[in-house]
Amino acid sequence: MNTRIPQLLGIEYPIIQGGMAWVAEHHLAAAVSEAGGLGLIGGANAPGEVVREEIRKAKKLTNKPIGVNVMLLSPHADDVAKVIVEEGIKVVTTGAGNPEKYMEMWKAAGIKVIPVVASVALAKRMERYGADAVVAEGCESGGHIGEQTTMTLVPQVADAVSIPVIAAGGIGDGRGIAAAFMLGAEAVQIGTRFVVSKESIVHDNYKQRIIKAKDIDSAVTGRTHGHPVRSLRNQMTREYVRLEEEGKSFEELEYLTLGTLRKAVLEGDVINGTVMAGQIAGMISKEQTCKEMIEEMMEQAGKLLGR
Ligand code: TUI
Repeated sequence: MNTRIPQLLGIEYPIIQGGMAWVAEHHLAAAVSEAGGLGLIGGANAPGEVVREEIRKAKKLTNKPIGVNVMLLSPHADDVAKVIVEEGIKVVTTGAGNPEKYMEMWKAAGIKVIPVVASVALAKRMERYGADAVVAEGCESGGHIGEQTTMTLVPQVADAVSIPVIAAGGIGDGRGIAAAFMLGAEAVQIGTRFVVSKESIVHDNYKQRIIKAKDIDSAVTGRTHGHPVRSLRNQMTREYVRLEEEGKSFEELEYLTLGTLRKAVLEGDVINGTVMAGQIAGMISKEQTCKEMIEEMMEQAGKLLGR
C-alpha cells in the first residue's frame, strides 16, 4: 500500500481525514496525524484568525504534518488561504468550489494542493493548474456533495489524470479502502468514522446518532437550489424537504439551516440541528481512538490486498 501519497505528504498511512465543518478542529486533526494519517483543520465558515489559532493549537499537540481544508463558499476563504501560507502549513485540501485563484500563491509557498472534486472535468482542470493530487468525492459522503457515486467517479478520475487520486465517500473500513485501491485510488479520505472517534469533540448525542444509524437513514436536502447536502434524517431534514417541495427560495431555506450544524455538533441537538454524515454511518458501530481505527482499517485492507 506504498503509493505516492504517503511520500508526497510525509505521512505513514494513505489515509487523510475529511475537513468537516465544526468537527475537524485541532484535537481531531492532531489525533489523526499522530496515528500516522493526515489530520486536517476544517476552515469551514470560520474567520482566518480562528483558523490560525486552531493550526497553532494542533501544532502544540503533534509534530507530524497537519493540513487545512478551505471551504470555498466561505466568505472568509481569502483570509484563510493567506493564513495557511503564513502559518507554514504544507498540505491544503479545498471543497465546494474551484480553488484556481489561490493555486499560484500556495504553490509558491511549497504547499501541496489537493482539491476535492466531484467530476472528471474539474479533476482535469485542477491537474492543469498544478494540483499535486485530487480527492474524488462521491455522493455517499456527508455534507455538500456532487452527483456521481464513488464507485463510478474514482476510476473515471483515475483514468483522466496522472496525479494521484484519493477516494472519498462511503469509505469506513478496510474493505472500503481495498475497494478504493482497486478502483485506482492511492489513498482514501475518511470523514464520518472519525466523527465518532474518542478524540472528536462532537457532542455525544451526535456520535450516538451515527452509531445507531441504519443504511437508509441519511437524506439529501438542497438539490433544488444546486447545493445538495447529506445529513441524517430528523425533524430538520423533514422540515427542509417540506419547504423545498413548497418551492421556498434559496434564501428562506438557508435561513432555516443557519447555525444548525453548530447546534448539533456542539449542543447535541440532533432533532432540530443538522447531523451531517455519510451513507456509511449505518456501518459505524463504536467509538474508538483514531489510532485504533486507522490500525484496524490498515490491517484489514492490507490482508484483502495481499500486501
Ligand atoms: O465541500 C465538501 N463538503 C462540505 S462543504 C460543507 S459546508 C456547506 N454547508 C452547506 C452548503 C454548502 C456547504 C459541508 N460539506 N466536500 C467537497 C466537495 N466539493 N463536494 C462537492 C464538491 C464540489 C462541487 C462542485 C467541488 C467543486 C464543484 O464545482 C466547482 C466548479 O466551479 O466547477
